[in-house]
Amino acid sequence: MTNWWRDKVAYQIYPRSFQDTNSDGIGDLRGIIKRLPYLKELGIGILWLSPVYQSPNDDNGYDISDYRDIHPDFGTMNDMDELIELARHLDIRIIMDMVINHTSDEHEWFKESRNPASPYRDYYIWRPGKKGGLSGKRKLPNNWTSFFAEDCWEYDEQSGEYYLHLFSKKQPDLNYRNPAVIEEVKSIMRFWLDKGISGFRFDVINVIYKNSLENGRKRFILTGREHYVSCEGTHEILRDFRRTVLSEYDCFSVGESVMVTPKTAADLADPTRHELDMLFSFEHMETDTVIVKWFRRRFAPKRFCETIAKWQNALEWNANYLENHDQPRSVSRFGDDLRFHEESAKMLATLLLCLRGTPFIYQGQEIGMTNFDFTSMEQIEDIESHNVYRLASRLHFPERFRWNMIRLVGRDNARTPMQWSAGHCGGFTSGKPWIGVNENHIKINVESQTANPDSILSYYKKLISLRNGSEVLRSGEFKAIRISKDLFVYDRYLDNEKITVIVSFSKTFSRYPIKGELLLSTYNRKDFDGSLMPYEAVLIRREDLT
Ligand code: ISL
Ligand code: CA
Repeated sequence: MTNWWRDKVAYQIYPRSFQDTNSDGIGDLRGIIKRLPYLKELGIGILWLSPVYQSPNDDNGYDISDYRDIHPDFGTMNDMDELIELARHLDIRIIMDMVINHTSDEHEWFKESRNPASPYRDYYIWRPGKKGGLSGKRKLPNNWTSFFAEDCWEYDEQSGEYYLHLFSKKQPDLNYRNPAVIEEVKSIMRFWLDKGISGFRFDVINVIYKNSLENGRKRFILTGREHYVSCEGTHEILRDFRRTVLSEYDCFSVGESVMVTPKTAADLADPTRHELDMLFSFEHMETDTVIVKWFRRRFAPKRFCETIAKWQNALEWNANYLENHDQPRSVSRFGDDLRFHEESAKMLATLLLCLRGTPFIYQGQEIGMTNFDFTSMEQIEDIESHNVYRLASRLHFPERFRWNMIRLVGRDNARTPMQWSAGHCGGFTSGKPWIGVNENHIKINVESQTANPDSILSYYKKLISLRNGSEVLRSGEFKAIRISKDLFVYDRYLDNEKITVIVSFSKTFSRYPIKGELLLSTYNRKDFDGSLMPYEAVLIRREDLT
């Protein structure tokens, strides 16, 4: 079996917001089927579907109540089978989102688990409260805090104990010390692999195993994390998944890994360890934040590119991304979504697609979709944003500051509907969309960009096709040549071929004189004399191999 996943460009679909076909305002599987030719045309080889399983949607599908069934909002298992079949026909491989740190509290296992006598009790992490000092009031089993700005424990009346939830209280954590849980997960993976899917994106995979439930050192966020981030138990489970399930199929795994360093990431994804094939890390996404993602600092291209280069050098293979369903839009964040919208979106495309590793494009990125112009909390759907806003109110953060946090950082920025056309709701739905459609769909949409050979979309197509046809871009080595205030220059090389990638984050002109054959420029220029326009990116094939 080859490492085919290293050669393809991946695309993430957030199904709720991709394409609605039955006018209920929610994207669906038939919508994805309808748009498969579009993705093929774009040059995509791998599709990652955010969760489409049964779910009460407390966290938009990241709270699964049945791993073997499709949520009726998205369609039926027949639709899913048809999608897999058609994708195979187009040589597009599908990977599913495996959310296995937790289930929904409406999953059958958890319903059973509420009964202390049930064999399912031990599928989750139950603890009695601590006896509280003189007052006699019950206290939580430990002092951990959740990813969603709450306590990690919820009291259950029925059994008089608390259960652990690192995310929302409707997302109870599974107990990976119980071998039965591991077997269940393996059988779910086999179910999907047997259907013909080609791998998994594992949600928050490096926190599944909890070393102990002792109190953690008090921190501003995620108190307790030293007891569960990247534990040896997790490594063992990943090796077991690989040995007993994944290696039997032609598939790959990419794990979302939180709070990893290059060293701990390598332990999860180094090919010789037989755990994950690659992972999503966050450090580059944290270069414009302080302490937590909600506190922003000025975007500094140098810091950003240095971090990217550090990870390129540290890992044999990276899963590269600038956007996903949890992050604001990249052109609004690392580019300029007003004056240099097209220029900076194309530059970011070049940066991403020329790195060593498998590139992941998030739906809408290929047309330069921007952050949403939210005006009030009522427009916000995301549970994380609501929790954080509430917490910030309790902490007496000034209203303007609170609102800016949500507006600029909130996950709904990435979740507004895909902009297909300038028509009603951007062609996403003919009904009422579940979340607001960005007004700028009138300007920024697939239809008009398809017709325009100079659009962001047309540039993505050119670039992807160049990458798909270039061995040095797909598998060459990476070397950073220069990282300055607003210039990032790096080489990709293989045998006696070398391509130099120059990207500029500058709003004015810059210079980087270099000899070679111009392969591609975001300004469509015919030759390169060393001067760069604002936010320009160029690819140069080099003769000298020093
Ligand atoms: O939003 C975040 C990234 O900055 C994180 O706090 C995020 O919650 C974390 O990366 C885990 O994300 C994944 O698991 C969550 C789910 O809400 C996210 O959508 C998913 O990507 C719980 O399943
Ligand atoms: Ca629908």
